[in-house]
Amino acid sequence: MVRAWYMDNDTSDQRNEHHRNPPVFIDLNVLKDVSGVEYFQLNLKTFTTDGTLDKIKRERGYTYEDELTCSKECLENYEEKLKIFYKEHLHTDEEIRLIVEGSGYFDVRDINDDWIRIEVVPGDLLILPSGIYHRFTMDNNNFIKAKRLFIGEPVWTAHNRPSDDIECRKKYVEKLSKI
Ligand code: KMT
Ligand code: NI
Repeated sequence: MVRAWYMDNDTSDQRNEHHRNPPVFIDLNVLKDVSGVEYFQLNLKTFTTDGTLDKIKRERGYTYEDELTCSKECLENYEEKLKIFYKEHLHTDEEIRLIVEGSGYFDVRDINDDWIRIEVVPGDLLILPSGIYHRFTMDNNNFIKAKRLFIGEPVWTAHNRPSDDIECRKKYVEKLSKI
């Protein structure tokens, strides 16, 4: 089950949990309101056969799917990629990840520009909206395998912050301010 919390301002090892003192957890419904991030919990044993993933794909128009394994052994230019993943950025499309093995953290900026750390484990399907500033890091287990979904031909381009003038960013900010 995914957990989410507000981060401290400590710049030490990004793979640690980085809780505030005392910890401040965020309810997943609140997470949606303050960031637009959506979450689905899938049953890992049955999602390929019970139609739950197919239903989400159909309803949201996800036509592309692949799998990415992040570990020292499986990912080419591992250290370099991890640095890119952890640089604050946005995309012009949703970032959709279904975790199938391992774990890690997606950090997203909330409506007040505070970092929220989202812990993902197998069965978690996370959807970051287009235009949200975010980053990803491995945790101390150093292993994660995730399905990547996309509407049409995938575009993985990361626009590093600041990218406030990109149309999708303006739309995101406008939409979030209305919630
Ligand atoms: C991304 O875009 O940050 C990633 O795909 C990270 C690995 S998937 C858990
Ligand atoms: Ni990203």
